[in-house]
This record gives sequence, C-alpha cells and structure tokens, in this order.
Amino acid sequence: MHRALEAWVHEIAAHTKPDRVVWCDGSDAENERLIGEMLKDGTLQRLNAEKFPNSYYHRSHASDVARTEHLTFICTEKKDDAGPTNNWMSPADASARVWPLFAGAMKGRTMYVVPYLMGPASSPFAKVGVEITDSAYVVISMRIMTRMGAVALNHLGENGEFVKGLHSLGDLNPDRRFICHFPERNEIWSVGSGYGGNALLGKKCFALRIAGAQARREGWLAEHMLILGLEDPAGETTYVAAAFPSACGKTNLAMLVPPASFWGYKIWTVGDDIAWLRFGPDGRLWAINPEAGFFGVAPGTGPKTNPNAMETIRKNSIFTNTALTKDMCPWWEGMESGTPEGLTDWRGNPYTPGSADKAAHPNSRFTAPASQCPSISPKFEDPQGVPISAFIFGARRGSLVPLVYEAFDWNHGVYVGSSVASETTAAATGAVGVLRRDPFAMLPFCGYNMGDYFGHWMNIGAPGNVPGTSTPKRLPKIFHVNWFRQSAEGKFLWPGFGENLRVLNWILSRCRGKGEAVETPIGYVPGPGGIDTTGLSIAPGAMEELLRVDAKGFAAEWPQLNEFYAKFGDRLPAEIRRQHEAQRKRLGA
Ligand code: GTP
Ligand code: SPV
Ligand code: MN
Repeated sequence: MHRALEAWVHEIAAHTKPDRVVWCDGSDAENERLIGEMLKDGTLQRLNAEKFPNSYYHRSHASDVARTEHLTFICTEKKDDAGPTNNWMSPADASARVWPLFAGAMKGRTMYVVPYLMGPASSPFAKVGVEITDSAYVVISMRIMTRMGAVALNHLGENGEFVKGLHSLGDLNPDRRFICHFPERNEIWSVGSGYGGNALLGKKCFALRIAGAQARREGWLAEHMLILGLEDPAGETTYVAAAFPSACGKTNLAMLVPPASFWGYKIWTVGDDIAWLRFGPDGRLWAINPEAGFFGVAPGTGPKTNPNAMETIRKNSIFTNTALTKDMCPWWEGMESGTPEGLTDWRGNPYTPGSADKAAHPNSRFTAPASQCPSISPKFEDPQGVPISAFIFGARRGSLVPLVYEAFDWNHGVYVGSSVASETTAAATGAVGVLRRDPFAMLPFCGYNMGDYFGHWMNIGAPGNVPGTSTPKRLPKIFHVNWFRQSAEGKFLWPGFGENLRVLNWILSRCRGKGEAVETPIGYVPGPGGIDTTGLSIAPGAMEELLRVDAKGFAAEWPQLNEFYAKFGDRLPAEIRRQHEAQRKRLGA
C-alpha cells in the first residue's frame, strides 16, 4: 500500500463525508456494476444493443455542457507565475473559497478512488494520477480515456509519485464551480461540474496544465496535439504532431482516410488530443499519447467526413448530450443526410425537424476506446512513442490565413505558434466565432506563464546538443494550416477532411527536402505544382485564393498581435520580440 495515497484518501473522506469509499480496480465486473447502478438511477440510458452494443447515453446538466474557462484557475504562490492569459487564485484563497465547497459535498454519495495511468503501461514516460470523484459517470469515462485501476496502482508501487485530483459534482451550480490547478504541488481541485475537461481530470487538468509545468521543469513538452503516422506507397511512415484549438479538427485529421487518387497512402492514428514529447537517443523528439480513448466532438462526424471514428464508436462507447433516435441510437447533425422523425433532443425534448435549434448539443461528444479505431497505429502502445518530423499549428480562420505555410526555421516556427489566432467554438462556454489569440492551441491549457512557455519552446530548439548528451538535436520542421477559409458566400473554400492529405503530403515532401515552395513574408507556401490536386473537385480559382498570402492583411493584424505580446511584459522572450520585429519588416507594416 502507498502510505501517502492512503493518507490523502482518508483526509478527503473526512472532509467530503461520503457514505462509502470505493477503490476502483478497473475490472469488467466493477464497470458493469457501476453501469447497472447508473441505468437504475437514470444517469445512463442503454443504447440499441444491436447497433451500439454495450454503449450508453448520458445527459449532463444543461448548464454543464462544455469547459468553463472563466472558472478555471492556476493557483501558484505568485500571480506572475500564472501569467496574463490565465485566471489566477492564490493557494490561500483557494483554501478559503474552494476547499469549503467540498465540505460534506459527498454526503449520501459514494466516493470513488480512481488510480489511472497516463501513457502506455510499459512506458518510462507514463505518469500516475489518482482522481477522487463522486461521479460514477466520471469513473466509467476515465476507464475508457486512461489506463485505469490495478495497472496504475502497480505502476505507482509503494512510494511512487502521483498527481492528486479531487473532483465533486457539488450542486452543479455554475456559481459554485471551480477548476483549480496547483502546479507547484501537482494537485487539482474541481467542483461543480461533471463534464469533459472539467471533470475527467487526467485530460486537460493533468496531461496539459500540470504536466506542462512538470515538462518545463524537466525539459520536455506536454502539448494539445494529435499524433499521426503518414505511410507512403513505399511503406515508409513519417510522424507528425499537430496543435489545433478545441473543435478545430484534431480528431478528424488523426483518423483521416486518404482520397481515392492517393493509392498506397495510409494514416495511422497515435493520438487525437494530447502529446508528451521528449528527445530520444537519436536527437529527435519522440511523442507518446498519454490517453487511451477519444473524447470526440460528435456533430460533423459521419461516414463521409470521418469513417474511422464512426467505426470506432460502434460499441463499448458513451455518448453525452447527443440526440437520440426512436430506436435508441445516438444521433447528431452531420451524421447522415436528412433528419429522422421522432428524435429526442439533447435536453430530452421531442425534436421538430427543421427547427432552428440543433438536436444534438454542438459540443456533444463520444467517449470511445482508442483500440477500437481501425486506423490505430501499431505504435500506439509503444513505450518510446514515435519520432516526430513535423509540428503543425492550425486554426479556424474564415479569412486571411492560407491553407498551409512553412516557417523559415525553428525560432520563426515558435513565433508562428505563439501568434496563432482562431475563432472560438462550442468546446468552451461563451460566444462562438470570436477571433482570439490561442498560442499553440494552448490558451486554456497552459499551467504557467505563457511567456515562459514560449521561452521553453525556444530552449527546446536552442542550438547545440540534446542536454546532457553529445547527440545533436534533429528538430521537426514547423508548419501552419487552416482548413476553414471561406468564400464571400460563407462556404468553405477547401473541402477538408480526407482531402487534407494533399496538404500533409506537401508537408511530408518538405520534410524530405523536396516539394515546391515559394518564399513569402510569412513563410514558404506551396508553389504552383506543390499541392497534388489530381481528382480534387474544387471551385475554379479557389486553390490560388487558398494559397495567396495577403501581406497587407497580415500587416493590418500586426498591431493587435503586438498588443497581445505586450501583456507579457518582461516575461516575453527576447527572441519572440525579435521575430515579431522581423515579421513587421517583411510585411512592410
Ligand atoms: P477537441 O476534441 O475539442 O480538442 O476538438 P478537435 O480539434 O479534435 O476537433 P474535431 O476533429 O473533433 O473537429 C471539430 C469540428 O470541426 C467537427 O464538427 C468536424 O466535423 C469539423 N472539422 C474537422 N476537420 C474539418 C475540415 O477539414 N474541414 C471542415 N470544414 N470542418 C472540419
Ligand atoms: C477540448 O476542449 O479541447 C477537448 C474537450 O478536447 S475537453 O475534454 O472538454 O477539454
Ligand atoms: Mn482538445
């Protein structure tokens, strides 16, 4: 037994006063028992056993359907260590304001102790977390999203380190909802929400905010990135990691099915949301996916856009806040053409086809085991992960930003990552479609001062050998993509989804020192023959428009970006300032 873990569980039980404490072992029997209880109390509904075997439906509270960034705090001793892009609360304030919300919060409830492992069981990079929660839905979700139960306790041993995560549904009132992170003591407190990244503490809270701070201390990277392998017709696989903001296409890109004209190409899925990266003995950056499942956006997922996801979610899955068909199947906009009769919407009301509201909540999600994905990489469980040849930053930009461009070098690439802006989505509460800076797609997920984070990225690429070795670094190239450019009529110019392989293929050839490119003020864009358009149906002139670099438009954004950087004061690395100034000169701003 692990003494510190036991002591912590006792302390939390004494404060939250549950009726009983259950240590979760992750077994099938335990899972079935929890599901049985939730079917009885209405937390879950059983889905059509023929079409979705062993799958369940859950509705979260209507005011609790997405991450709540304004209620998410970084609790460092010094405010400056949280930085200007995070909400800050001192640990003392957290003890005074948030700790009392846990007092007696589990009365009448069961307290589950959920040990879990982030990373493959045999990986030296895997890390243990323990989540204490009073939500059985969280337990069965953590069982899909992580390696949960005995495997984690074994990994922990008698004195291993673990990240403490305390979660209670509380009363689900947004006025008493807080998601607090203590990166200085590897601890998370979450109260008042049962949904997604607010409640499944292994995901954004641990694997990004806490692990990000650990990564900076220890010289590695914890990123909001998918990981995929692109196999070419010669059978060679190249791995890339891509950071797009929430609901901007990571899951879809990670599972891409190549267009018919790309015979012999294949995409292998290693991860769809989070990557932990370290230098390997060959000087390259190697990535593991710390998760074991996908918590994916349902709307827009269909047999044409993402057939691999559709296959993945056919069994052993949980659907949250989607609509339901008459015969108890999950349904959402974009799953199929047409809207079936007799739908129940995400709130539980009968749905009128043609109504202005959506039947499924725009942030409704599926929770499914990664192992069920037809494109899951043979390297998914590899303890060392996969070597990364390219980093791709992406954003949802209706205008200005071209389909793809390549940074001039590492430092310029870090600048490109730091300058990412994207239109907000339903993945977090608040207005949708508002353009905001979202550096590295990490704005809501950076557990420390974002200025220091930029500096950490600069350090990772600093000239010289891998620290502590005589091995030269072999750094990935850095790219930026945008699938979301729109025409004057508001239609997407680029067909996206499977066709994104055409862009990946240009990136691949650039990584191999080939591929036509033209130099522009913002970086290299594909030359006229750079992107293979064989068999692509696209509006006349769209390709030229997608690759056009509007230097004036970028120059017009420069002052806003300048204001954004100014917020960091002297925590902004000098090299970002230098890159920003060089960009100004190139743009003629
Ligand atoms: P998180 O799980 O929130 O981190 O999201 P994500 O980055 O994994 O995004 P996901 O792949 O789930 O896509 C979000 C939405 O964007 C879905 O509705 C998709 O259908 C849509 N989408 C994804 N890729 C494309 C694309 O290439 N073009 C267009 N037009 N839409 C896309
Ligand atoms: C995101 O918002 O980036 C997600 C969903 O992947 S959540 O787990 O809610 O953070
Ligand atoms: Mn995400």
